[in-house]
Amino acid sequence: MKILTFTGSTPSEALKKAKMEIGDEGMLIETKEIQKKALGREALYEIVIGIDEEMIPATYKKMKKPLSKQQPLKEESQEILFDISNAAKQISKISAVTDPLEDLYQPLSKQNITSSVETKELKEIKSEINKLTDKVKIIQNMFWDEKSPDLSSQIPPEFSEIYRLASQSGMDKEHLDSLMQVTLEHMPLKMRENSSTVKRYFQTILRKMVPIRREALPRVGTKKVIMLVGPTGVGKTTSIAKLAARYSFLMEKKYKVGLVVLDTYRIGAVEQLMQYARMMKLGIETVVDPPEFSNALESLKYCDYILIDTMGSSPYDKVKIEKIYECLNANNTEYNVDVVLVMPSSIKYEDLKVTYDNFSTLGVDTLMFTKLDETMGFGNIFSLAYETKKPISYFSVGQEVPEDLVCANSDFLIECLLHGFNRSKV
Ligand SMILES: Nc1nc2c(ncn2[C@@H]2O[C@H](COP(=O)(O)OP(=O)(O)O)[C@@H](O)[C@H]2O)c(=O)[nH]1
Ligand SMILES: [Mg+2]
Repeated sequence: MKILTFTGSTPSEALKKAKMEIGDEGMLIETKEIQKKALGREALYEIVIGIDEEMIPATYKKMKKPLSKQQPLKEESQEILFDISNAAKQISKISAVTDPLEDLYQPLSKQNITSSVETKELKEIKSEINKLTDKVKIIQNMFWDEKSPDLSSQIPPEFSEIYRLASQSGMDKEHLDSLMQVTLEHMPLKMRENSSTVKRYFQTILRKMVPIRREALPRVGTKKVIMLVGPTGVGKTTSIAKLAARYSFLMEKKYKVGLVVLDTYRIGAVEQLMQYARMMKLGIETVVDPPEFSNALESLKYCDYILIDTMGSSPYDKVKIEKIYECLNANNTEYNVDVVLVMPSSIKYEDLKVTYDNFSTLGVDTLMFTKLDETMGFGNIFSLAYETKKPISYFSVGQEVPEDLVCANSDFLIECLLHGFNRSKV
């Protein structure tokens, strides 16, 4: 989130300016009186707006610096924590300073500037309504027939909605229970008041715990060599085509892209990628025997990106995985191969784990999940990344080349996890 400030002689003038510059998508965080009205001098108010970076219109260029008091939150949220207890402790610490989850975060369009002078009675009424809403949710959740979760008897009512959502997402039960346990232990009492603050706290913990590999573009003089491995039919070739298009013509800088296809099982299924290569006018090399691998890389040394497709292999077929291993082993070039394990999000956590275990001999660097458009729950993805501590690099969200590709980011995953996949949010 970006923090922007706008000033005006009244709060509503400042708000008007904000709306003109960045539209309705921001959230009003704070209204401050910077300067009192005096003889011959206008009052000066500053409003602080938080907005998703992607929502900032291109026309709004002059970004203000983030507020210094927001910095700890920003720094903290960049690191990934695999230890749930640590994550919860850190978030509680941050919240004690800045209370990032405080319910001031209302969309601008809904925010009334007079709310900053909200009366005590109004706040009490709001709090009563929240409690009532929670009671309704609790009753709704009572009808949810989860098969006697060990923790459910201890889950306070305000937590039942988030527990149900996370549990239905396909997250590993052990992960969910320890997440809940620690959330219960560390969550500041003030935030337990209603299910929406509980949900936000839980989201923040999840966000901190999903390992994500942000896309790093090749520096001048270096290249990226990316190999997609994984079971047959998961979407490797389609994803290679999307990545090739992304790097060769969709980005501001046009990179030189070359393709390699490992057809070590001699099944001749290289035509699909050949077609993409022809359409995009990209160099392509086929490798049948592992010793040819280095030559293929060398002959594409003029490229910034070398994308390597691997031909089908069932997750249980160790012999075929061994062939890919031989290729990687035969690599005597200076290039480091980034191995991306591609898996469909539509299979359950236990099956993802079996697939991961089978491919882990290849030294998996990152995970890519495909077919997000075909699934309801995303907890399986969270659990695999959390369990294996391997960062997620990309998501594939449909069959269309090149558009149905998303560079991994934790906000997108957490949104899918708690509310399902929504194409409009890609
Ligand atoms: N719905 C959906 N289909 C996909 C996605 N990615 C790939 N596919 C489809 O899955 C099938 C297999 O894809 P392919 O790239 O040939 O898989 P490979 O065997 O791993 O190379 C094709 O019909 C693709 O169009 C995705 O994200 N969503
Ligand atoms: Mg393929």
